Amino acid sequence: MVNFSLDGKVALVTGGAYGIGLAIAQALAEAGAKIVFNCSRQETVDRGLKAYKDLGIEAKGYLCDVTDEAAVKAMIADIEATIGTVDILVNNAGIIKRIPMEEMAVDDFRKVIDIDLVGPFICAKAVIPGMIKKGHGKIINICSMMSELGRETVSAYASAKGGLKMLTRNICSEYGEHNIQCNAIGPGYIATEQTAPLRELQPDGSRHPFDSFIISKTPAARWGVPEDLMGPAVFLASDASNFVNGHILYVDGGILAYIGKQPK
Ligand code: NAP
Ligand code: GCO
Repeated sequence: MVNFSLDGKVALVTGGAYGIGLAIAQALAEAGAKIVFNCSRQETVDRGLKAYKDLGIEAKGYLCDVTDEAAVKAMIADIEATIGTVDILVNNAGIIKRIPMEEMAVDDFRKVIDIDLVGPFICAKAVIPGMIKKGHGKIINICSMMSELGRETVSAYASAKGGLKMLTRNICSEYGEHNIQCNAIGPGYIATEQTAPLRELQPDGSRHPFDSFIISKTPAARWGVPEDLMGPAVFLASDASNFVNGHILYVDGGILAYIGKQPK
């Protein structure tokens, strides 16, 4: 029988206080997993704790920056001691800086790479020994349309998310023999705080041009919502996907399949 149950599993969702991370954590909890999340600011941890409480989900929140290897190691050791081995890691924490490349300070570029690419490396590195010992593990990296496509102003983000796609394939290659599956979800354009500036109404009340652009580029003709990622996350976290490894599952309403509307 197909098994989507996560009963008894421990899931760590980095940056899982709101938006995509919260929706994924909610789905994993509904499938039976115990939830742990972390953020780099206490106010966001508190916001997450309240969100889980409102959803009726028991979750433990850590103040932990994914770029700080010592802090991540300490968090994983504490999770292992107090809750259990991390069975499922969702590398969700991320930032974006929309700055034209020729104006972008190298420190800004490095910051995005550090959080969006080095962070997942640090977190995966910290959970893999426990997964090997347990004989099983699931790592889900949150990639992006920008793992495949470029656009103005997002050179650092696209570089990081393209790198994260290859980190996904490499973890699969290196640890598949230990029954660890590392896959990614590539969300399309999802309505969250990160994309709010791209959907802001114009002074005359009309839609932001980028908002209309995305709708015209998406066969589903809408922005995604965090809930669109719930089913794919449960699939990749469960035994139902035990022979799926190194895969990037794009959840994009069809953007990557579509050449675009022909001009009238
Ligand atoms: P978001 O605003 O990107 O949320 C990011 C979360 O990550 C927050 O909880 C934030 O809390 C945490 N975070 C940021 N830096 C961190 C760090 N150094 N250490 C630990 N936590 C950190 O929300 P989102 O839009 O839901 O995006 C979630 C993920 O999906 C990101 O990786 C994003 O790139 C990706 N994604 C988003 C879209 C979209 O359309 N929204 C599409 C594709 C992919 P603190 O600030 O307190 O640390
Ligand atoms: C942007 C957006 C994107 C999305 C997402 C697409 O400025 O183009 O923020 O990068 O957030 O990652 O999948």
